[in-house]
Amino acid sequence: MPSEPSGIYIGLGSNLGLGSKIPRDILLEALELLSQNGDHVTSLSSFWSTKAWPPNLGKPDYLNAVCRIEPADTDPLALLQRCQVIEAQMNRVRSLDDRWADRTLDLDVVDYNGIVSANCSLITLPHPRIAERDFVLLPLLEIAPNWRHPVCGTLGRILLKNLQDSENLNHCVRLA
Ligand code: PH2
Ligand code: MG
Ligand code: MG
Repeated sequence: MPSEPSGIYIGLGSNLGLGSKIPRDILLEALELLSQNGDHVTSLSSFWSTKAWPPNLGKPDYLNAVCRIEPADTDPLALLQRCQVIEAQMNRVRSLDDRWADRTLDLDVVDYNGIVSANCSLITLPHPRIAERDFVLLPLLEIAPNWRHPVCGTLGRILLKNLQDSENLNHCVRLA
């Protein structure tokens, strides 16, 4: 296991515009708002165009990215709440009946310095499905190539390889 903390990573996603804003504008604005809150963005992956998961529901493609931050405080729950305020500022509507509803902005705390929390209702760390999501692993590994999964200790690039060998790969394209 790594001896130094792995860092704090936020996954960004959007598959719905907002007025004249396209997903790219929304992600850029979300990054700006994070920094304004004192959650300083220290690394940013490429933007990736990714097929919506789960497949075959006819949902629009997502734009995904991952950033690393130096947070305003040391409380993961407070960070999650700041993320939820930013989602609301971007008109994120939470659908009660459609888990896969389209969204203007999704900000997920992917990893908070390797903290492993019990599956509690407030925040689950690390994000429970990282190992199954190439749209998280691909951008994460761009900015943290030696990242390891906090629960199993497996290198992210091995998890990605396993995923690529499975039938569950999503289609992800890295944008310039
Ligand atoms: N987020 C979801 C559901 N499906 N698919 C892609 N490609 N990217 C996402 O960020 C995503 C998704 C729920 O948060
Ligand atoms: Mg989310
Ligand atoms: Mg999500």
